[in-house]
Amino acid sequence: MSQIIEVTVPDIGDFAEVPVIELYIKVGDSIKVDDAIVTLESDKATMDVPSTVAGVVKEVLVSLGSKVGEGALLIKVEAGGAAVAAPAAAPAAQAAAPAPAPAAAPVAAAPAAGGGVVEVKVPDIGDFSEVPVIELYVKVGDTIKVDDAIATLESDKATMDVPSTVAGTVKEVLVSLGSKVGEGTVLIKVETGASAPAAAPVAQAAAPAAAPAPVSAPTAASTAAAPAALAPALPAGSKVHASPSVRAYARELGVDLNKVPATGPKNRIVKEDLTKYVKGVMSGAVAGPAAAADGASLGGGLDLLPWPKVDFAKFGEIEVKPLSRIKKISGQNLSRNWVMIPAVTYHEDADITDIEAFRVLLNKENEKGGGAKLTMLAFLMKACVKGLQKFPEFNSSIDGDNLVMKKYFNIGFAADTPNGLVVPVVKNVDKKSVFELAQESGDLAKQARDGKLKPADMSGACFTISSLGGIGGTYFAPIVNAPEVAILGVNKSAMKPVWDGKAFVPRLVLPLSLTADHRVIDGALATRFNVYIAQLLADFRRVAL
Ligand code: CAO
Repeated sequence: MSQIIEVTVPDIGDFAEVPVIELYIKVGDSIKVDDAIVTLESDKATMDVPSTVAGVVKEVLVSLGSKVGEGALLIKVEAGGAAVAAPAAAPAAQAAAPAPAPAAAPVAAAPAAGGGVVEVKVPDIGDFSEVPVIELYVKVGDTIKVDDAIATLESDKATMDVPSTVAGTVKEVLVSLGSKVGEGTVLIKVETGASAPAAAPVAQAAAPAAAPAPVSAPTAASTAAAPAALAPALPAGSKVHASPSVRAYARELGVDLNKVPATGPKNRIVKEDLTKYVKGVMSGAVAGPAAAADGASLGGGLDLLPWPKVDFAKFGEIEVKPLSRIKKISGQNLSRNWVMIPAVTYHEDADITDIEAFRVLLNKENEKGGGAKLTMLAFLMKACVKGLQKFPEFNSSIDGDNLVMKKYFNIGFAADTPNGLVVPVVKNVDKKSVFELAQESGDLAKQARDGKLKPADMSGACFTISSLGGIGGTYFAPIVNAPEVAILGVNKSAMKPVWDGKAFVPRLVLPLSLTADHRVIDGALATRFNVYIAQLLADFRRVAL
């Protein structure tokens, strides 16, 4: 037999009008005991309200932005016979349900004797004694104000910022990321100098949770977080994890936290993630909420399904390895380019019999002189620059409604390294000899493998070559390296029978795969470019014309 059970907001301290900032369920959902129903956010803490019953959601009585307090009705659940969890057998059990951590009613820690060095302690955080510090915003030497966030603590059900109760200079930090703390734990010692109002601690102590001041943005960024751009933003439907101060900061900036890639523990968005995201949007490196890099609307986003979560260990032995830094960065760039560029790949075969014979001959001659070894890549670079000069659209970038036409000729080349793919750039290829290009690309490839490339070595490319010729393959479809508009992929050359009009003759054939951004380059133009590159490679004398 089933019964309808109401789930209400449990005791959340002295807060009466706390907004619902996240809603995790809808009518028809099957939920279990302890599944999060909503996240509430007070000035100082976010807290999940878990379900006290298992069953099917019949009614949802709040929406995003609803203001709730203790006892507010959130949902009605049809708890069918077996689905009723023991603690939820009767609505009355609600009071005994795991209450979220107190609404951070951050009762100010009492300072030590007035003036001098004052200890800032963890205030009353409810029945939690071993709560980990997941963010730390201050370091020795920082100047802090009353209410600046010192640390974020995270219990099972809530995150809460601990604000400073004094103003002054941080003299000692007694916790670190991961430290387990409880009420009364000393977090920092602050020197309250003459300019720092000695009265503040006293006033703060006398003005506890009744009127909590809004949390200011942290004074100092946590140093533990990896660069924010490295992890993907949350898939749609996932739950955002962020401290109250980060949420407040996001609201101030008007940032949708769902779009911010998280690098903190347990996929938590830390302040640097937010800063990095905003910087990315401002610089155009990251698509903003409504605009793509080219200024066009993303049409409300891709509405993709969340990434599949599979317990692989169920099927056999596994080992989990973190992605390298390079893989994370290139992964994000590749995903954006794949999604945002309407790219088409065009194939062509180039007869490189003569140029390969010439290359081998020159290398033999050069062996005696000890000069740089000529590579096919160097010849390809030279040919591509000739192609860019003949078809200037290939040497352009989209910038909003404009096409930026470049008058310089820098060529990037994909280099495979133990840590992942990087793209060093040879500058001013038009002004360099094939020998110089071979030498320079060789040096850059070595630096890439040794992890010694500097950002300047990897910027400024007009066009990219991705050569898999040393490995094999026939054809592939490289991804355009935005904001460039085309990339040339090359595989291993092979001897093939080619019809010369009278007979099949053995020729060395190089497979070319050109991917181009269709917004700039139409198929006809792309094919003309490919044919031209093949002609240049078939008879390299044409490069001199
Ligand atoms: N056809 C046949 N042989 C080729 C060839 C081709 N197209 N290109 C190179 N080779 C030969 C070379 O002549 C060399 O042979 P020898 O040692 O007998 O002279 C051998 O293959 C090794 O060449 P290489 O690839 O190491 O050197 P390179 O200068 O041609 O290329 C570099 C340098 C940096 C492009 C290359 O090392 C590399 O990293 N390639 C991978 C790029 C990549 O991963 N692209 C995919 C990106 S998308 O995931």
